[in-house]
Amino acid sequence: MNIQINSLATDFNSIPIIDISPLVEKFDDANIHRDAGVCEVVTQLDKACREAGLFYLKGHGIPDSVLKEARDVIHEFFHMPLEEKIKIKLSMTTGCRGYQEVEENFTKGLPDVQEAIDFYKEFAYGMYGDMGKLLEGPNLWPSNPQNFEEVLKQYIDHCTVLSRKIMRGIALALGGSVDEFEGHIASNPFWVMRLIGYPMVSKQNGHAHTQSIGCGAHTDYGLLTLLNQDESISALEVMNKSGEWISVPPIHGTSICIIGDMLKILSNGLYEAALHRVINVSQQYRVSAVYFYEPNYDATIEPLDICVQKTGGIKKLGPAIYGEHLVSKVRNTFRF
Ligand SMILES: O=C(O)CCC(=O)C(=O)O
Repeated sequence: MNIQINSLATDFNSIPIIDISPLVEKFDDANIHRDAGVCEVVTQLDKACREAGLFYLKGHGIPDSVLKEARDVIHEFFHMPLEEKIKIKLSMTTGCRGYQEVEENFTKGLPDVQEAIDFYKEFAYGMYGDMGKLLEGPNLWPSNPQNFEEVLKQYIDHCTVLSRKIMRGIALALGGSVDEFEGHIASNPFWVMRLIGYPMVSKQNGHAHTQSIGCGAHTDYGLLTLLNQDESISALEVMNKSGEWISVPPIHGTSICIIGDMLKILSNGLYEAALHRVINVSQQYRVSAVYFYEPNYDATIEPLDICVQKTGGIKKLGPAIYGEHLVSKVRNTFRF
């Protein structure tokens, strides 16, 4: 089969919407691979991962109230005075966990017009040796708003469960067993949660200043990302094969799923990590909760045999150690 390693397989101009409810309901069924509803989802996942690398999920099972409550507490936090927010300020000594002010985060050397809080799955000191040192430490939860920690921890749990179900569908889509990503790949999946606030951009001569990039063009580092974005603001964009930026507006009741670098390697390039960015030219403050579902921290990621066979018998990507990949990206994100 002829595959393109560095670009998406087709020149899409609209984003797929996949109703994954059959997969969500049957993810644990021993006969999942024979279920007609699941097979239809798997076909759609395969197409979306090859052609767009980013798609909407319907029927994902996370209640609207949970998605909204998460966005509400994030809005509340970012609207507090700076003195309150910097009580959980991120630094080298906090395991790169905590709050960053606007333009303290860099993408490809340029400051992003966003403020954010980073959380990582906690792990024991020394557990991953030198590879884990930069990210060691407890998460910094703000005490204000009071329900912040509880709401976000509940949201993270929902995302972890849902991501595992989606990965089971993707395993089938690649022609593997439903458990393909368990074991040494993601039996103990790492996760990252980034909560972002995008200020309103300034207007010049009555027009928004379009150079205000909220989040510069990038691909995500891990397996897949689940994005919960404000419902009334269109700011996210994804690039298609022709190099055009396609808008990814919010659609009520859906979440967005984005394929990351590690899944690209595992699929030997059959699936592309979507290049995306955020430009908030609205006159509203925008928030997003970005959950990254990752391999085991110390997993060595290389193309699956089934994918190598489908793509001409040669490993075209990897290997990469996930934790090293993550740390190299985090190092380039901040100017400590
Ligand atoms: O805020 C968003 O919509 C996307 C943010 C994002 O792409 C990221 O943090 O990796």
